[in-house]
Amino acid sequence: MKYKIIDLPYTYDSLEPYLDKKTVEVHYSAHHKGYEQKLLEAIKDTNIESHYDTLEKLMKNYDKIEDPGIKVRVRQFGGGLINHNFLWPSLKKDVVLKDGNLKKAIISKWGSIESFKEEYKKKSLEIFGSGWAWLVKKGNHELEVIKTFNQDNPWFEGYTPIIGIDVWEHAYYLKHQSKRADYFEDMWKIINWDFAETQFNK
Ligand code: MN3
Repeated sequence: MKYKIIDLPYTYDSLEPYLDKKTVEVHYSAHHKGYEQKLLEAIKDTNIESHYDTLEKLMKNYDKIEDPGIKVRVRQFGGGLINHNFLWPSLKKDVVLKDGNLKKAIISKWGSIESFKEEYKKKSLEIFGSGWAWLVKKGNHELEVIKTFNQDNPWFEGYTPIIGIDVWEHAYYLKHQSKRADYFEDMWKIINWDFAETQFNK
């Protein structure tokens, strides 16, 4: 199978106290795993896998799928699978943003890390319903904070994701309940800036 859930790169309790063990466990083993299963179910009688040999290519081209029922499920479940495959490695405790290309680009665009954070937080809180807030690099190498709804994602647009924050309630409700701003602040503390830097330099 070409489209697979990644192994969680740490134990369920590794992001405590910012993200609790139970949330990570349910998010990974039920939600994320469910997206993989439903994607594979949706495409099992098609030749989609032979056309697009990676999830990224599938996302970039999902719009070309002709059957509307399969297309919508690839959008939802393929999107869910790739978004969460990106999410877990992008989180880690105690990683600071080092002097490097990403930091330079953020400061050149927003003036300071604080102003960047402010815009990112604002966009994360603006999303009504389920979605994600992303820092992406566009084709012209410009950084931008974008919002996507449901499991839509930067790969649809051909953007390179640098950071992705899942603002579906399942991502935080057990610990933060309705306090999405508190969740954002906790996520901010566990951004794996080394992973983000690698993404930026792609
Ligand atoms: Mn999620």
